[in-house]
Amino acid sequence: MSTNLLSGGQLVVAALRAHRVDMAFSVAGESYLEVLDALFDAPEVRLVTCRQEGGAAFMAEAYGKLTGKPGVLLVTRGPGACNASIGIHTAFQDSTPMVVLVGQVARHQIDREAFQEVDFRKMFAPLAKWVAQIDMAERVPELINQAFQVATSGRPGPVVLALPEDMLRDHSAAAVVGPYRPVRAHPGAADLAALRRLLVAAERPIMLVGGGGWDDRACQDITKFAEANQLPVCCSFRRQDIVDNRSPSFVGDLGTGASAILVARIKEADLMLAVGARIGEITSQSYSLMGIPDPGKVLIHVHTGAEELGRVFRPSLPIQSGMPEFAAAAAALPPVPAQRLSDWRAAVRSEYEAGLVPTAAAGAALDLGKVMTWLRDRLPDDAIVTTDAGNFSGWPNRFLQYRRPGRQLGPTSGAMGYGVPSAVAAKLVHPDRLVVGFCGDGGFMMTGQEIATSMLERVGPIILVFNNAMYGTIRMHQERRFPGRVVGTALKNPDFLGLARAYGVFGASVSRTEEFAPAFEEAAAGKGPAIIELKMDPEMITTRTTLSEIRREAEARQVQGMEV
Ligand SMILES: Cc1ncc(C[n+]2csc(CCOP(=O)(O)OP(=O)(O)O)c2C)c(N)n1
Ligand SMILES: [Mg+2]
Repeated sequence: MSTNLLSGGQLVVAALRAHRVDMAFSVAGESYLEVLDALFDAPEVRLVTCRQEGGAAFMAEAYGKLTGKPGVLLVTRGPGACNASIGIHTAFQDSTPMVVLVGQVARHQIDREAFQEVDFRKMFAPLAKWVAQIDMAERVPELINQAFQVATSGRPGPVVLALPEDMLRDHSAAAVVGPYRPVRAHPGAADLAALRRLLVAAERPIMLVGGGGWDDRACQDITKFAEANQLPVCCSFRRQDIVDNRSPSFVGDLGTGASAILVARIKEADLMLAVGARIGEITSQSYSLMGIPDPGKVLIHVHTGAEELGRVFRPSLPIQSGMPEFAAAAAALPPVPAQRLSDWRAAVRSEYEAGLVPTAAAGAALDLGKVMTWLRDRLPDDAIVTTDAGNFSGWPNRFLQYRRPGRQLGPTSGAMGYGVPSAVAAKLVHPDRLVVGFCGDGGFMMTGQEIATSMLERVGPIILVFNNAMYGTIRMHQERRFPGRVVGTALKNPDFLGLARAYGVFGASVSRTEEFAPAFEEAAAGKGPAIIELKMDPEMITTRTTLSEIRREAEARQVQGMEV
């Protein structure tokens, strides 16, 4: 064998290097030993050894969200891929670039239902942007290059490549190529002129920003455009870090706990300029924000994927563009004579500001509104906040103010278990920044074991566990629909302080408002991971209502025979 021949596994790692991969997340498997062995000689690729593929996949997804570069995930055949699927689905729904390498049975065993064999093309067909299998070592450079192109171009997303184990042992002299070059459209001059004409004619315009693909510069540009044109700007579900929430143009988010006043304002608007957002189910408040397919107002929709334009809502002006390209062009447009719009913008902004004031938590020893207000002032501008899925996320989403270069990382897919792994990944990418992961007791217990990964990697996110001893979100829906009939939603938790101790990390349990600040400061002063339990009053089911209120309202509706 001549020395310029590389094994399939070595070619995979050479290709990752050519695409400038600096970090990859894995749970090891015997199906891809050749790739692992080649990583032994590639110190520039930091291999993060995780504890469960779901956590590893969430880490790769968070890496992709944070950097705009594909998060790279390595997992083993059927069992590893099955565990990883939650993070792949999240990358798909959240339009996050990701490249997943899955070990596969040997080529001559395929279709025998060999040990751990799964047809990944079928399994991931609706979960990934593209799925392929590399059957020849000489095609590794070609297919890995295509994977990086597809993951990052147009609407970004996850790509899965299956690697048969015998292919990884074959040798080839194929030359690797890289780095990938993402393809993004630019807005045309005619589109921009039409956009400006429509804005000039509007009386109550509103902008919606969201989706992925925003870098810090694009965020600055779009904020400049909004401010110069007196546009109120809201953001889609869990994309609150695009426009500085302290800007006079920022007016709130369209998440699961969106303010009813903001929703009414959007319905009242005569022009919607949606930039980057898909206008999905949560953002569109169950597709109720506008008419379908005719929105009943001027809709200008800017998105990086052509297939998203005209999906559900028919835009008056569709513009296919990447976010940096659109934001730069919009910021360079001469502002519309917008003085007449300033009252409209200011009114919507003042409603957002009023919503930042927490309603007093009647008698609760731990007033989460006060805790969030304290954190809002305490978090540095570059802090990274990650959130899991669940009702507790209403607290940071409503009361914190996001801004660049800080970030908000949350699963728009609504996947529980995201909070801890994404916080670990954020700390790996930015070890010098403060990273705070917000979790419910339900979500924390799904992937909290990745704290062990942060210990191995010597990075220290601060994890807040909102303990209400229940799957609170589902309990809320239960009380609305079947008041008083609680089933399948109560939880018995471990002693979180004891758990922190078992991991050997800083732990604190907070049951009174005044205990939070000292616990947080102690956690922030330490370098390692920290778990802070927030013992909630279970009544505080959302930032706006209590469990009893929800139950009483549902019972009253039943009495009136309005619904079952
Ligand atoms: C992986 C996954 N499983 C189940 C659900 C359904 N679900 C949504 S929220 C929720 C409860 C979340 O509980 P917790 O993390 O304790 O937060 P809380 O709602 O109590 O604040 C559940 C079970 C989900 N979104 N994701
Ligand atoms: Mg809970």
